[in-house]
Amino acid sequence: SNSFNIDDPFQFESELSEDDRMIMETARDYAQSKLEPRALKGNQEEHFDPAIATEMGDLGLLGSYLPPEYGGVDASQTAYGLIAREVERVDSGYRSFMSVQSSLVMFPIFKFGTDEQKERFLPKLATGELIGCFGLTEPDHGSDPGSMSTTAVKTDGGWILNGAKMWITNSPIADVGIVWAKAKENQDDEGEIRGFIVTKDMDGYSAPATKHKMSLRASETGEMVFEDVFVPDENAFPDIRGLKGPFTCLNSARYGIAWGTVGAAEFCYQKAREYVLDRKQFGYPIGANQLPQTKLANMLTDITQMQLLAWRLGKLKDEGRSHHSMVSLAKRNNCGTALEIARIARDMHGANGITGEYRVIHHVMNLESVNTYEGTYDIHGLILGREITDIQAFVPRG
Ligand code: TGC
Ligand code: FAD
Repeated sequence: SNSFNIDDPFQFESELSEDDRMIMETARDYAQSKLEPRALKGNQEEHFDPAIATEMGDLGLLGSYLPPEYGGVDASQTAYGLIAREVERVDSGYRSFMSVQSSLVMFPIFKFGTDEQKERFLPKLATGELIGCFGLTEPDHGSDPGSMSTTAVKTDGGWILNGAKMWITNSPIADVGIVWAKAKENQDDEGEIRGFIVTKDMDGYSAPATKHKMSLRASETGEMVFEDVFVPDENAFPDIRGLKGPFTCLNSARYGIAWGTVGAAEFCYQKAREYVLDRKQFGYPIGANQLPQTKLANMLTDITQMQLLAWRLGKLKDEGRSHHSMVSLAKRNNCGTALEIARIARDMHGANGITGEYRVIHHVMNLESVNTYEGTYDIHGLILGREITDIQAFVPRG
């Protein structure tokens, strides 16, 4: 139609298939009825309710794009993104749980695992009976995971893991962890990155929680500590070697974040609009002034760009035509823009903007992490810079 929708100006939702729309509506109903009422308390009490895992599992929201024999619903990439958008509209921490479980745990097992590993883990991860985590970052190696120091040294029938991962979403509550380590045939070997599946009962493995975060408080974050942990051969991914392994998973999670941040930005924009229309100062609604109006116009323009980028990338992924630099562009733009929108929406709420009740500062604080994890804003800028110039600028020269 020729109407102008102030939440979807370029009508991207009208392009969605019937299946995608159904999944979006399922996710929206669930997020609004079951997650929204928990979000403030989860944030205040720094608590993730593990029942969320099985609730999402029951609705097919975990590993949605995997085939049904492994617990997925054969959803499109667009549908996966739409789930992230609905969940992150409520809280980036809940979306983090969903992203890690789907893209960083189920996806690598599906893509790199043996048939036996898939059968052992995927159906229960899909129902949320098992919770997973993904360990790449270390205390001393964040943006540069290739320099990791966690090792896996070959022994009879398996591998001995030593080292530590840090800032790991879900780790304190996870039953299963995907860990990336330098695999060595012997102590002198330089080693090659490989992926291993660890389980919480393994001797020498612990996952202490990282408390007192000011961001993503409704999501559990912790370490993964390995002290001579024996991991049997049947828990190693057989063929994948090098950074390509973890980066392949990140491509999927980063794509989901590009969509998730659309939801967070839409929430902040809609709340700012409601607020300035409702609240009066100097005898008129604040929204009758020029500055708030152009702030809303800028937000809507930015959100439209975010929506169209995420939607187009989903299409390209479904058609098998995406490139990881497209993912970097969308992740970087959408995280940075959502954070900017959330900060402006916070300002437009005046003092109310700092309260939990309005939940705008809650998004500001969350989006600070989202802009940092899965490759920081600047690291994605450098990935694009390298693509554009063919010169890497991660390592200084001279
Ligand atoms: P580089 O030389 O660029 O690449 C090494 C090998 O990897 C391949 N590769 C990729 N493959 C697939 N997808 C990608 N996106 C890929 N990027 C690179 C590349 O082709 C090469 O393969 P080969 O066969 O030639 O060996 O490696 P580098 O060491 O120079 O990398 C630099 C850089 C900055 C790009 C990279 O290290 C990077 O992306 N750093 C950011 C780290 C990061 O994103 N960590 C995320 C941790 S997980 C997380 O944050 C989860 S939070 C989730 C939540 O709670 O929601
Ligand atoms: P650093 O790499 O030390 O970077 C610090 C600053 O320096 C950044 O601004 C960065 O952009 C800049 N910088 C770094 N290198 C360069 C350079 N060459 N040129 C210019 N600037 C540079 N990781 C996981 O593996 N699994 C998880 O589940 C996970 N969950 C997370 C959850 C939360 C809440 C958070 C906050 C992080 C999580 N992470 C996880 C870790 C995350 O991926 C890292 O924090 C991120 O990759 C950045 O690494 P770093 O924190 O070590 O920062």
